[in-house]
Amino acid sequence: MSLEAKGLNYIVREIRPGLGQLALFRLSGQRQVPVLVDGPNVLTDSSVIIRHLDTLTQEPQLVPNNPQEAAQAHLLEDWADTTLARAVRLALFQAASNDPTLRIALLPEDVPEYFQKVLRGVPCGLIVGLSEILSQGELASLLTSLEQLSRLVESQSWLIGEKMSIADIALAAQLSLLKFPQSSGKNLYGKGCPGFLDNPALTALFNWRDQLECQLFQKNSSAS
Ligand SMILES: N[C@@H](CCC(=O)N[C@@H](CS)C(=O)NCC(=O)O)C(=O)O
Repeated sequence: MSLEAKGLNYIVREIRPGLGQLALFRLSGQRQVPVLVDGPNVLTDSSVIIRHLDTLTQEPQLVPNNPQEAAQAHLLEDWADTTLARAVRLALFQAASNDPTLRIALLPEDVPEYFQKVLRGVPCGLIVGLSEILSQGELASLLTSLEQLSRLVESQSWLIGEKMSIADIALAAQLSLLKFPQSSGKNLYGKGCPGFLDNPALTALFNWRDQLECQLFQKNSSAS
């Protein structure tokens, strides 16, 4: 999303969990995505990557210059990358464990049919038993935070100040796991976690996310 915001050219390489991460480790010295390869620079961690992009092209400046706004953006982005990221991952895992269609939609498209069949047949309880569970307290806290943000974006376009920032991108990116946006492809688009994607108190938040996506992805596809 940041690369789109900046209008920079890029190629996306998906990393397959497991073996794909070995190659990633060889490249970057760690196993997580995102990793940005920009000529000789191999950058890890989304915040580091965004700060690097800000040095390449100023507009839009994703880390605000104003110290107050920069501090707010940093805190929101950090929350989105840690607390929110963990909660949405667990929520999606729980949703997928209850819904065989979502489980299959989450697989890469080239996964063989027989494997999909096996996965479709795995009992719900078994899958959720393998995962850490989102506690009731964490779920309530996640919902409260998202409802507050939903109310916020009803009255302003951007989370902080008058322009798009790293905070907007970090939040929008994490919201994808609760309700997949159009850019996730036809198998996933509109799917996600019941209780969030169909929650009226979060409608404004998902609309805001969709608008942001539209603005980023359509702006550049119509320009090219
Ligand atoms: N703080 C990092 C977090 C990166 C992260 O959590 N990446 C996840 C996917 S979003 C990942 O690669 N998980 C695979 C793993 O940990 O093995 C950032 O913002 O870039």
